Amino acid sequence: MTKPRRIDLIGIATAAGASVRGCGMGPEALRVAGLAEALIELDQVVVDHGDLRRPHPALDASPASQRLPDERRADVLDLAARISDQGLAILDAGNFPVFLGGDHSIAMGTVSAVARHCAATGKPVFVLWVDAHADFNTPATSPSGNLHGMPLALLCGEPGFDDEYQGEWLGRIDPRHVSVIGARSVDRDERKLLNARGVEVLDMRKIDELGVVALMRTLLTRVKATGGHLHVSLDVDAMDPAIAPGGGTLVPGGLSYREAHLIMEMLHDSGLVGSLDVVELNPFLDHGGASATLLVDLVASLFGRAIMGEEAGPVEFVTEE
Ligand code: 4U7
Ligand code: MN
Ligand code: MN
Ligand code: MN
Repeated sequence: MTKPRRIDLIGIATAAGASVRGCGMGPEALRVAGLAEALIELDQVVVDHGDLRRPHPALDASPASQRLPDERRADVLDLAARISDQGLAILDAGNFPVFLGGDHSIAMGTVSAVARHCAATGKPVFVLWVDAHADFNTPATSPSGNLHGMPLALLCGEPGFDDEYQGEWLGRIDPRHVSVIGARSVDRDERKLLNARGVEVLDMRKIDELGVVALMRTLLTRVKATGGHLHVSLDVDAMDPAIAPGGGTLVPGGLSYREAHLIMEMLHDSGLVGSLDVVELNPFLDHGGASATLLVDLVASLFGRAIMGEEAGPVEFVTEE
């Protein structure tokens, strides 16, 4: 990856899109786990903008644990609008935004920032969604009503969101430019939408059969051919719960430690990634910071940390005569 001018960290301290509380503490846990230090060690210039957050609800409001998805929606949308503007400013300044969630609904703001930035330059936007879930539900298909399961559907212009959901995110992304990798929990009607819209789902079965390398090479070749901007959205639950217990929606059978790192290493070598989300880390459920530390190490791999140093590079396959 050619070095960005500067890496801009921005936390979004919220769990408004989720029903399990705690991922609002995610940004601070990533800092405590040494995110900035790891990037500085890689000779990057890092700026931390602190956290965006909503005011705490009044004490006489319904307890946070009982607030319905509809009551939390105003928080989600307000934050998404602010993220979109701040993310756009970071990108327009030529810097690399790393968005620290927060639940995955923040991607409405992060990806729309990227789309607005790239619209001005005519660069096509591609999204790599690293997740146990596809996050392509609409209010009609969602079993939970939680907005962290819907950001991709909003971004891809799925009908079924009423006027309340207006904002910069609606329909900003071409669903055929979205790849979900690591999926193993897709809801029944969500699956129909994904197939109908042409979203690529590199699920765990495909990873088992073909491996991360083949799948990622195909994807990266396609993005490279268009000269596109690749946005990576990394959900902690993409990884197997045995190595990443710090999430509220865990699913067994996830990415192994090396599979996850290999994805990040190949992304680094491609030089195509221009923005990143690290989401859904729930420090309250984590085991002694294990998941936070894993995420920091994965981000370091994306920014060029390599076992034998940067020069080593990928293995070249040579066919003998
Ligand atoms: B995450 C779910 F039903 N699909 O919509 C839903 F299984 O950002 C889970 O990927 C969504 O963690 C998980 O509520 C959202 C459920
Ligand atoms: Mn997610
Ligand atoms: Mn998930
Ligand atoms: Mn989750």
